[in-house]
Amino acid sequence: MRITVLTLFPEMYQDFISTSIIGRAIKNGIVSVDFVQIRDFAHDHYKHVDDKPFGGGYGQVMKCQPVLDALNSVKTEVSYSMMMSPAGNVYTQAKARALSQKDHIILLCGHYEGFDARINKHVDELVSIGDYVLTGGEMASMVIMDSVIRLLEGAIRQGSTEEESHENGLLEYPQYTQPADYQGDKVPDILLSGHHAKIQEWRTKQSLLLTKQVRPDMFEKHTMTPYEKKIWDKIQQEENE
Ligand code: 6GU
Repeated sequence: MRITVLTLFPEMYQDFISTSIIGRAIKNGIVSVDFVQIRDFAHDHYKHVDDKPFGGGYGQVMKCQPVLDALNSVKTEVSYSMMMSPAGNVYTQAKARALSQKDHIILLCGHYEGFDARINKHVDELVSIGDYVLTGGEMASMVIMDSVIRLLEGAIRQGSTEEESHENGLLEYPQYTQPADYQGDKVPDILLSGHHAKIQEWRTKQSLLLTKQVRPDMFEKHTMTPYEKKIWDKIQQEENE
């Protein structure tokens, strides 16, 4: 996979692309990441990429010409282009899975008060990473890159992404490691039992209860597998006893 980032601040990405799982994935050739400095496409003497909004109001708006020239310099037939915008479609794990199948992703990052609205129709999608406002799209684009790259074949151990929170519509069960007793705070006995079926049942139960408590919206939407349903019925039964 190739990822191209269009930004005024490529230096913001340097630690991100050289560290940990993302750094290794790039080194191993699982993904290549390149940057386009939007300002390089500004033609006036002062390299202006933004101007005052028509109709008045606060801030500056990113101009069509430098942004679209930058975008067109990297777009190909296989590119999927996304504009980082708090007014975009909300990003999800399902979207990350879909993007992990693409050959080339373009992430367009703005600053100031956003982009001239005429730019919108030149990208495949506007994407928001959540209901809050960032000063620029760079952090959002790193969120997208991180969530996509870790799903690529070979980036992390096979199978380790499958039981995570959001992958099956539920939050993940709690995990523990050594020591089994930390200053009197003990790991649940069942996890030390070596009884795999019982451990799986406990984990599914925790996953269901945690999701219902923390994310009732996810729990409502979730269709239980027959196994989950069996465990859920058991929980209900225990509650009624
Ligand atoms: Cl993608 N961009 C900006 N500027 N703010 C955001 C966002 C994106 N997603 C949530 N807030």
